[in-house]
Amino acid sequence: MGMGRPERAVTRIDLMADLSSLTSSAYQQALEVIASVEPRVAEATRKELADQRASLKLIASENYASPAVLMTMGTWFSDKYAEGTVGHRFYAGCQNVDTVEALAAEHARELFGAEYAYVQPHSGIDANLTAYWAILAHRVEGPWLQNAGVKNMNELTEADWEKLRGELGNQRLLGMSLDAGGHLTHGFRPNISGKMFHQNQYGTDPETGLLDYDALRAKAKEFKPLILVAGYSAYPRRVNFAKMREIADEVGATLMVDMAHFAGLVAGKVFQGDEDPVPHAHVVTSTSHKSLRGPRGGFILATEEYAPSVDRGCPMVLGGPLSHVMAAKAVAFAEARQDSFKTYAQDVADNAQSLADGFLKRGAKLVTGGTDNHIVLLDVTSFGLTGRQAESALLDAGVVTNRNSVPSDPNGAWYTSGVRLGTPALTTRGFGSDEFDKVAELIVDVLKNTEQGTTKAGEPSKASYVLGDGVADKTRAASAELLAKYPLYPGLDLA
Ligand code: DSN
Repeated sequence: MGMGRPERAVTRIDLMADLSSLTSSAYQQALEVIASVEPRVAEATRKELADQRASLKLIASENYASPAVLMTMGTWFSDKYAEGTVGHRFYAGCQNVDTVEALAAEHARELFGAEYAYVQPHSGIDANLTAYWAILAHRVEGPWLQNAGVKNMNELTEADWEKLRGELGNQRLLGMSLDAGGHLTHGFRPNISGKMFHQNQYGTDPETGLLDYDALRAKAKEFKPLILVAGYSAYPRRVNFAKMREIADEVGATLMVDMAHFAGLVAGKVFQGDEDPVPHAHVVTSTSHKSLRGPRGGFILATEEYAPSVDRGCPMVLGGPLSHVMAAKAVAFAEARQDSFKTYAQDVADNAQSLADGFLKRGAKLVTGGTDNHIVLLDVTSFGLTGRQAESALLDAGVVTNRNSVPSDPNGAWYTSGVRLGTPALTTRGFGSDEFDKVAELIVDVLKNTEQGTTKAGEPSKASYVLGDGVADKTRAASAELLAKYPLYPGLDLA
């Protein structure tokens, strides 16, 4: 724990404080209302809480939202259509939606120091597609219209449209490859981003697994992208966004940063200066539910220059905004503006360090040899397993992770050779350095006691596995002991 930081008891944010009996009975009653219509949904909802309470949630993109955030999503805002933007809607009666959307955008601008915020995207993928479209509209549509001698899109003939589609569809995008830690929407060939753009990908240094900015610069100079995408979903290191902007400027590209994974570390000021994407990127996309700990959804930050194009996201790219989720984003962003969120974010990073150290001292192999964000990427080939086998064996033992490619993965994107782990969720529960060391011990123990299985024909299998006798039960018992110290939503009794 860093010098001068408050004790961890203070970091156990409000959602882990005992819920008031009022909150608890509100959930009880909500489930009774649901059960009166479809009891199986009520039952699955209770069971989901029980399962989340009983497992070590290490999926790097998941978290636990506060009751205030969760409850905000369960209201009549869900029933309102509000296509358009604040004060400029295609539907009547949007005055209250305007209030919550404007609040969410204001909190987002303040939280991240952004010139403009757009809080309508329903997910991170929607945010990325909206951003791509907005950048194309800003960079290509305007000049193209000028060249075509027309003032607006309505004047275009069908032949003009066909030509425009051809030009828009052939723009160049350079993003991080999936196996190096990038996201599907960063130009992965089978994804729509890899089809609508002429794509190219940058990777990491084969020796260190780290981003090589010189190689990236050389590739950008050769490829001359219109859009340079930075950001990741499985890279366990920080990125120098000032350098990324330099490279983008050198080749005349728009710098777009997808901070979905690490938005909480930006909001909590763990990533500052060159590591904060907001002052350096033209457009930043994100989700609200990962390390930022809000409702499921996306949002976009942009400079004033790009704002008018992003603002047309709905209905040009997006379906009607989810007003209830925008309201919940406003609540979550307000939570993230509290000082306690800074402590939480620092704990997320410190805990990732403890988890990585716990693996390294037990001889496990990590991609890049460690972490300095919230992700630890375990290379499970040293245990003689594929990612799929490791993920399944760990799940049997109550440890919830997800398999992930490692750079130049010999097992491909389905079976993979890695397991991605993240600290945001268990840090929210209150886990600290000792607990994360114990988590590393449990995971290593499970993987050491798992063997590769065989196919029906007796061939080595990439999917089946054999977990040693009693290992699952022993691990579940040890996890239960850890989890009992840090209950999820204490006081919420749904029995
Ligand atoms: N599904 C998210 C993740 O797990 O990283 C990215 O889309």
